[in-house]
Amino acid sequence: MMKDNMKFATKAIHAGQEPDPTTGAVMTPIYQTSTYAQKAPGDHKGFEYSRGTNPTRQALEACLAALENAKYGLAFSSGMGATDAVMKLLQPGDEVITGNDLYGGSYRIFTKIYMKYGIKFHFLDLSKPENIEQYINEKTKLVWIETPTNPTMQIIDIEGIAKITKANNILLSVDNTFASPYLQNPMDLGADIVMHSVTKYIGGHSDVVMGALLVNDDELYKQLWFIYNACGATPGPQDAFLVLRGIKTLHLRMKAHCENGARVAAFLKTHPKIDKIYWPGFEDHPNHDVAKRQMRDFGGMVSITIKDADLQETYRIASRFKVFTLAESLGGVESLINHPTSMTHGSIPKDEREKVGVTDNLLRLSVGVEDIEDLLADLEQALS
Ligand code: P1T
Repeated sequence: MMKDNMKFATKAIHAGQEPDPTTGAVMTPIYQTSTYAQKAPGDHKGFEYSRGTNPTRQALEACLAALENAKYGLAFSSGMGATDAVMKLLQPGDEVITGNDLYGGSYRIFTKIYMKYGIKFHFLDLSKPENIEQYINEKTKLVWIETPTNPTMQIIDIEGIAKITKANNILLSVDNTFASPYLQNPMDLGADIVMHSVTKYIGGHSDVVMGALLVNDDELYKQLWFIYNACGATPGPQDAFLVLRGIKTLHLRMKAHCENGARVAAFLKTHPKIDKIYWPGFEDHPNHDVAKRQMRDFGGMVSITIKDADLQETYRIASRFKVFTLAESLGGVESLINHPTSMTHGSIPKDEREKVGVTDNLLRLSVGVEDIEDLLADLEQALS
């Protein structure tokens, strides 16, 4: 069967992987080696040095590419390592258009690292694709979007933005971390680069930090591979193996995350302690129609604000959970609760984050795949 024709679950389990030719091992071995013997200089089997190529990592990269309907995959030692590689495509003087709600680490690398090297960033409300038009000029080289956004779950119309970036010869990069390839494939909607924090849903077990880039264009792949090998933020084979193992259940886990996410969102929507709730599955979510069009389901991430709570009261509630764990990160099988303003989004200035609702009484839930009754009971007791 041609791998290109496989459906999602089959690709998650098989893409990029064949039984090991030496032993028949069904799982791709962990090729724990930094270097590879050459018969004569340049006479080798395509592997020279593990910063650039490693068979375990290569199997994972092929699997990730297949899941995003992309030609090429590149794994990095973190999501930020992957983002950093995309930024290194740029030159001083170039301009980037991005959203006004982003993972704090993305905002930090843009403003604290790349602004220093002469790159200009425009942080915009991207709820309507046409909002970017007035910021486009001959220096605009990249549009960087996250959808759903972290943590306010804004939905950005990937296809609408791609029409504008293509017409203006600008690269579109989509951080697909919150959706995972199970829920959304930005490549099919016109993105040039898909970025993942593999640490999250793809790895799925809170035991690996990793990132990835997926691309179709041969020239863009060459440029990114050059950066990947030259700068060296590539992961080791043990981590690649763990993700190959985790990814085999991505479709099963995502289904359960979506079911539990919908139940948690419905429970909190009418809860007297909740002021705002952010989840793209609600019909009154501002871009619910776009979410329905570009996503296959609405995911397991839900953010809430606590009614009339100051920072101390929010801390008190965040510390009372017994099944949810108070921690940064998301997308693992276990439910996590995060306080963005003191944890994941602490590097965004207060006035910037408050404009989009990232206030001190905001909590973000990564709804795991435990029994839903236990999750709802935990929320009830923590909010009481
Ligand atoms: O943590 P790392 O693998 O380097 O990925 C960075 C990253 C990129 N993009 C998005 C949308 C992310 O959420 C993250 C990491 N986020 C968290 C650690 C968090 O708790 O939000």
